[in-house]
Amino acid sequence: MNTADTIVAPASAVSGAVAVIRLSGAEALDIARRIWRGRRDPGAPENIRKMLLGKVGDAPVLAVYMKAPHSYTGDDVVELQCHGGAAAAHSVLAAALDAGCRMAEPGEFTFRAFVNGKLDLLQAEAVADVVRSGSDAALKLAERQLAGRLSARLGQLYDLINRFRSECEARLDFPDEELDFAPGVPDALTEAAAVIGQLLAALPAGAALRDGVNVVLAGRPNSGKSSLLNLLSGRDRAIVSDIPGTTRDTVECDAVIRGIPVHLTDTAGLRDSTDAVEKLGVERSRRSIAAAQIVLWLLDLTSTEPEQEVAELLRSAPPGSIAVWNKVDLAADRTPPDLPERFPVVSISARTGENLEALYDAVMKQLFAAARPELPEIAPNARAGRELEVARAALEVAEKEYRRGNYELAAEESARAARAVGVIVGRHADPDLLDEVFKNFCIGK
Ligand SMILES: Nc1nc2c(ncn2[C@@H]2O[C@H](COP(=O)(O)OP(=O)(O)OP(=O)(O)O)[C@@H](O)[C@H]2O)c(=O)[nH]1
Ligand SMILES: [Mg+2]
Repeated sequence: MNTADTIVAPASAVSGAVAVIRLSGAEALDIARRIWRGRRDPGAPENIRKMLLGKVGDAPVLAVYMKAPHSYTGDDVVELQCHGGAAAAHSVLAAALDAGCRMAEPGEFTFRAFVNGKLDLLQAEAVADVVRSGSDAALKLAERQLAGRLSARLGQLYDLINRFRSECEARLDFPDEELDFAPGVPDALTEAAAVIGQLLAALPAGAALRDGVNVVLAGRPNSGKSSLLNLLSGRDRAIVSDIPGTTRDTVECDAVIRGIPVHLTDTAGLRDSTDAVEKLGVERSRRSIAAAQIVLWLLDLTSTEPEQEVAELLRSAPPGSIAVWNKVDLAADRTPPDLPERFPVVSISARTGENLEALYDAVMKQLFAAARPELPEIAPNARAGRELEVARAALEVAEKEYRRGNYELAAEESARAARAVGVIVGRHADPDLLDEVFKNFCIGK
């Protein structure tokens, strides 16, 4: 992306009450002066960072100028605020484009902040995470990363690896007998491996928080899938009725379970049907089940044919599906039939919410092997995870070579490890990587 142009984009959602149009680049102030008219000049020293009321055409518009380098991007930035709605925002945007701005690419403001040294690559990614975070815990993780907590940890790791590398190099320069090294592997290497281990251990929680978890509700008709969808999401999202085969298409909605964002999918009840539409629905159900991270398999505890409920579970549920006996409020004294061990079992009522905590426990155990997992303060994303694996492998080789007295090879491998860690924060960023990172941003960020 060219960083010399002055770029413009709407920085707020189209449907908001107020729209923010953001200009960034060397000509931001000049272009703003051409399209915005007010009594005071936003570029006058006493007006910098002040909201000034004026007009673009006939529309009232507030303008604020943030002088480089004290802006989000590190360039000169002007933000114009007008009435929300697509038409009002578009007319200000069009005026800025006419006056010499170029439309910004997705993530281009944050890209400039990265190029200008305002953010490292992990912090830039955290900006996108903040915007799309699906729960309070996900937001906190993103905010800590934006504040540089993960970058600081990686900085420590980088230093540890380089300390180990200098010890290798010192051994090269001075043969063993001249150096008073304690035998064994240097502490810096052990510590670096421990930091990598901790960071990689937080990878699953990081993925769950950032991306959310796909949870599919499946089972026979009338088992209470749609009721549970509504209960978990706190919304009256799916039609519930006592007619088997009510849900035909998949119904999706978002919820939060113990701080983890989840994408719920309610499915058509599985049964052999002669109805063409229901058959298509059942096919969709099977596709959703195959793509799920977690399957909640509902079984009707009040069913007059409990063996049918179990038979469908055995036939269609992937191993690890959580077997959920539903409607305990109607059948508290009924003991459900035993199920194979590969299915964790809970009993709930999707109507009264009884035992919902036990269901949450089962979901958390499935995800994190603990009912009440401690969510990490910092966690690498998938990209960082891949580089950390590279670093871990390189350090393992480095350790072996060091023990054998091959200090040159050990130094080379530690350099490789350091490089991988550097890539995470963008120290050695190639253009393809930057494209990859910033293309996931929205326009205006
Ligand atoms: N008492 C009681 N009734 C329930 C419970 N869960 C569901 N029901 C009732 O069972 C019937 C079926 O519920 P749904 O949620 O529509 O079942 P479903 O699995 O989505 O059914 P299909 O869409 O037909 O596959 C409705 O009458 C619900 O009110 C429960 O926990 N207790
Ligand atoms: Mg349903």
